[in-house]
Formats: sequence, C-alpha cells, structure tokens
Amino acid sequence: MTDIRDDVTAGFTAVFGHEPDGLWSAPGRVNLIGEHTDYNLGFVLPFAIDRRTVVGVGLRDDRLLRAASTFADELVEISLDALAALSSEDAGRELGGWSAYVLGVAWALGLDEFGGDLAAVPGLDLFIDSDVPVGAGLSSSAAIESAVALALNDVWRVELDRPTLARVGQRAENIAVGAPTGIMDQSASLLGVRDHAVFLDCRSLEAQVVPLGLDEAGLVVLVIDTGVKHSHATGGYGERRAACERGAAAMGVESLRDVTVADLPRARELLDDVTYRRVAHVVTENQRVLDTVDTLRGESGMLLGEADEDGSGSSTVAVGPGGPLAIGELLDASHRSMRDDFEISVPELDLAVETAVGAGAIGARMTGGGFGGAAIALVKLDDLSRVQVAVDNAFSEHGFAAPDTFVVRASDGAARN
Ligand code: GAF
Repeated sequence: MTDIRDDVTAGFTAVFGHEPDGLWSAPGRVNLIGEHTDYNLGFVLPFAIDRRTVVGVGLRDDRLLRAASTFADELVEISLDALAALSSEDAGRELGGWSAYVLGVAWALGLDEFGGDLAAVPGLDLFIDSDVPVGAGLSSSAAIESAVALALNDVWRVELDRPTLARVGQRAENIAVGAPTGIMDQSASLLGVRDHAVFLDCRSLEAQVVPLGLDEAGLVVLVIDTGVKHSHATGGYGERRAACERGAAAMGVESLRDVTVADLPRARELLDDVTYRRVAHVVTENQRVLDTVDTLRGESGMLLGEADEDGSGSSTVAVGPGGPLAIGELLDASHRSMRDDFEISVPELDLAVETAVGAGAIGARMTGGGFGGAAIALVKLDDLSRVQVAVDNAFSEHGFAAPDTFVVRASDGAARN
C-alpha cells in the first residue's frame, strides 16, 4: 500500500509538475459466495482484499479533467462541460479503455438520479496506480471506480453515502464501460471492513458485516489466479444475465429473488433445460449465501444446498458446528453449481478447485463472474504450502500456464489516505 501511494505521488508529480492535493484508495474484492445473484436482486457475501487502487487528485482552476495512470502511456483530457453533455449512448461510445472507469464515474456523478451537477465543480488532475491484478476476477475495475467515486465525492463535496457511491460506480461500469454487471463489486470495495465479509441484500441494498473468524480458526483464503483472461463487457456474462431474466419472466416474477428452492420443481416444468439450470444455480446460490452467513455466525447445523437432479430441491448439506471451518461444503457446492448449471467455469478453474480440495483445502470455488479469472480456496495455514505445490504441479501436468497463487486478507474498504 505504502509503495503504491508513493508511486502515485511520484507519477502524479512527473505528469502534472506538482504533488497531488490528496490520495484516495479502494480495494479489489474476493467473493466468498453468491455468484451471479446480485443482478437477480439476491444475496452476496464478498470481502474487500488487501490489494488496492490508489488515485492522486489535484484541483485545477479551470474546467478540465485530466487523467493518467500506470496502465497506459497516455494523458486523457476532457472538459467537464463536454463530459456533462454526453448522453448515455455517447458515454458508451466515446469513453473507452482504462479511462472509461475514471471518466465514467465523473460522468455518472452528474446524472440527475444522483442529484449531480457538474456545472459548478472545478477541473481535476488524476493519477492512478493499482496492485489489484487485472482480469483475475478480483474487481480491479470496481477498485478504480470506488477510489475515484470517493475522491470526487470529497473534492467536489457531493456528499453521497457509500451505498449510493457504489451505484455511481456500477452506472459507470454499465454505461461507460458497457458491462451489464451488478452492484456487488463496488459495494464490497466501499463497504469492506477488516476481517469481515459484507453480507449484502441486493434488493434492499441493506448491508451487514459478518466476522469471518479466519485467524481464530487458523485459516487463510488462497487466491489461485489462473491467468485465463475474461471480459464482462462481451459474451457470456450478458448471456447469463439474459437467461436469468428470461427465467424470471417465464415464472411470472420480477426477479429470481422471488423464486425459492421450493419453487424449483415448478421451474423445471415451465422452463427449457438450459434456462432451468441457470435459474437453479441462482436460486440455490442465494440459499447457500444465507446458509454461509448462518454458519459463520454459528447459527446453523443442517443446511440446504443444491437442487436435486429432478429439481425437487431437497438435497441437504450437513455441516458441523458453525464458523469458517464449517463452510467448506457450501463453497464446493457453489462451484459445482457454477460448473454444471450456470456453466461459467473453465478447465483451469475446475482443476484449481479440485486440486486444492484434494490437497486438503476446507473448500474451494471459482470467484467472480467466471469464464476465467481466479478460484479461492479456504485452507488451514498448516496446509497452505501443500495446497500451493499441488496446484502448481497439477497445472504443469495439464500443460496449463503456471497460476499465480497468493493469500488475501479481508480488509477495510475505500478511504482517504
Ligand atoms: C462480476 C460482476 F461485476 C458482479 O456484479 C457480479 O455479477 C459477479 O461478476 C458475479 O457474481 O464481478
């Protein structure tokens, strides 16, 4: 962190000729469980990680917004008047590349729905650096959006609360970047609390923090970044979202939040096989999030996990007493559901998960939107090297590029530094 802050100060000074007026930062996230449930208005349980994006900001005395970063050797410049005049369509067309995450946030802050008015605010110089790996499914994009949103909220005195800033970041991602994503990543980045997960109801946007209890249990979360790159602005992510919307419409509900595990037999009758399996993933995943929260809080013993093959939804997953040592089977069931029903895994992610569990992990699953990116494994500290070596060996045996494996710690959300 300190290094990145120093880099940002140095980078800012090199580009703009003076030190920044302030630094803001925001973390990436790991999603512990609850995948593709956010845009279905369900439940998610991510946590902010100890990898951050830092933005240095300097006030200007004109109306120019200028942005530079370590991502590309370019200085992007636009007047606030031109930015404010962009329609959604124009913003999607004219903002692009890494700066769309930055300028998209400034643009979104000017939208009526956020009470924004870019007419009276001063221009800014911005410089950005990050140690959140890009394309690993750890929300490097939400980290940029959240850091910039918090910074602009402060320097422009917009005074939005953090859940609303998460919506600003989501709007930037949806419109300026063009990825039809939900609210989870920006919420984790803005609302994270050290050693806790963020339990978010994506319908009410009510958030609670849940202690993970990892240190007490001698556990760590290992990230296995497969190096398989993905993008949510194209292809599979949008298709999955469309399938969920199709399923909800066929079942006569506004969103899949209104479908429970008990409704799955009816879903099986109404829907074609593919749509049914997409729906079954979301519905059972929502239940797994609730079960994980209960288990972490030590409130549950017998848990409902997966849909039965006949769609009766009666499978139960038995776990022991509560705490993080008891959530392994829920993580494993989540991965199976994404692999078999939602079909968003790739061979590298499946291998990472199987190998980690085979080598002693408590549980493992791919994390994030899928089609590449990273898996997480919940591992006893004593087993950490064994799991890492096993994963490295398995990737090499299968001819896959060596994965990047590292431990992440649940950390605080966005802040002024
Ligand atoms: C990506 C999206 F940005 C999130 O909104 C979420 O849908 C996730 O994929 C899947 O759970 O990270």
